[in-house]
Amino acid sequence: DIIVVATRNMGKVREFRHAFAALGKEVLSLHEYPEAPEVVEDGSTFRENAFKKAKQIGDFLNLPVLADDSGLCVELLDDAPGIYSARYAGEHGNDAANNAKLLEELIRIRQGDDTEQPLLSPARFVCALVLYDPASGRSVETEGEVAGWITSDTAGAGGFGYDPLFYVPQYKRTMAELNVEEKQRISHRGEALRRLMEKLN
Ligand code: ITT
Ligand code: NA
Repeated sequence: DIIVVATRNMGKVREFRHAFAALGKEVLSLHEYPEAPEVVEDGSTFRENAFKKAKQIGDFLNLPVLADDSGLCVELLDDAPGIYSARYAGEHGNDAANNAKLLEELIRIRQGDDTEQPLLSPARFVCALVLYDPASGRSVETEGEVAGWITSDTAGAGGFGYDPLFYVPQYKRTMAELNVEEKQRISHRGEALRRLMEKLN
């Protein structure tokens, strides 16, 4: 059994592979479909962008596809970078540049606070999933979230994106210090996936 995930982000692919392996499903991504179009993500919400990706890629491939639009909302930045998380520092998908910019912004905002503590701001990851079937034109949509803190004590080499600077209170570690299993249990993507399975059953 195969499931096509409409993403080019290998960090997401790794997590979907792990989740669907447990159900005996193999995951294909857009790396296996290089002819698939680049979807313009001009929606104003995660959900709208996930729907655009699922619909345009599903119609193009004429296959049911799952799309993920996700990002990081930081309280002290009025929920930025949000839907712009992948290109916060300007260049799409440059994790190192995005992380550097996020810490710079927060350290600037926190300047003058007489605290030395590394936890700079509450934040949350959000994930919108849309499963779209071109044969019926129907879609199933879910969302998941996880709350944590942006930390200047960055750590870990796992995960992707903003994981090294996202401190997870439940584990007292950053998201990048968790293995795939641990991340899935608490993450925005894990929660959205569990809700998707519930809706499909
Ligand atoms: P696709 O559109 O091809 O799926 P993308 O990386 O452009 O890939 P998004 O537009 O959804 O996907 O942007 C998601 C960004 O949000 C991603 O690049 C990370 O910077 C951040 N992000 C999302 N989920 C994350 C996670 O689990 N851990 C760390 N950062 C995450
Ligand atoms: Na996006």
